[in-house]
Amino acid sequence: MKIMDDVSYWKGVFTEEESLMHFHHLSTLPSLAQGSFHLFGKPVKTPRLESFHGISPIPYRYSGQTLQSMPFTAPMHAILARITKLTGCTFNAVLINVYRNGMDSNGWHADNEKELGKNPIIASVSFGAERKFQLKSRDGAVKKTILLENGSILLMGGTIQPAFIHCIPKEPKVAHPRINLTFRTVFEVR
Ligand SMILES: O=C(O)CCC(=O)C(=O)O
Repeated sequence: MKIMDDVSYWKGVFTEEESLMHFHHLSTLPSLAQGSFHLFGKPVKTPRLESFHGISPIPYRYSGQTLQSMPFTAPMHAILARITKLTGCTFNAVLINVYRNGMDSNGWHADNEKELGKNPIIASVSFGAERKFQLKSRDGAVKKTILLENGSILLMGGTIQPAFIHCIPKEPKVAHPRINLTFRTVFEVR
């Protein structure tokens, strides 16, 4: 379903059973860790857990940290195959975010690191609790909130990262965890 130019959303791509199985696998990845970033010169813990995976080993500079990729697991390959079948897009890496409850969040940003090239396409898969995804054009003229449901896929096309920023706001009433996978194409930057 088209949400707006260059943003499409499909609900129920993964069945409840598949979503539960993937949720369980992803939530027990040993590589999940809480990173940190600098705010006004002080280290601050990232308000979620993260794990970065590549089909082949690749480093990724993200939010002031360099993440070394872990290998893709069999379920990650299966999720990617489903995305490629649905969208025709292929990817070589995935960033996994675990929001432990509604107090975990992801601040306003664009996925515009050098390693992603000029107009990156991003496919975002959600398992677990429903969370709001906010999208805002850099000039403030367009604002959109999309509810990301269990087993859904959101596809952001090449025009979105240069012109928009997005976030997952805190939602204190959400008690349950959510896992998000953003599939990306990461290029080696020297
Ligand atoms: O959790 C989400 O849906 C968004 C994740 C995100 O913005 C990111 O990984 O850059």
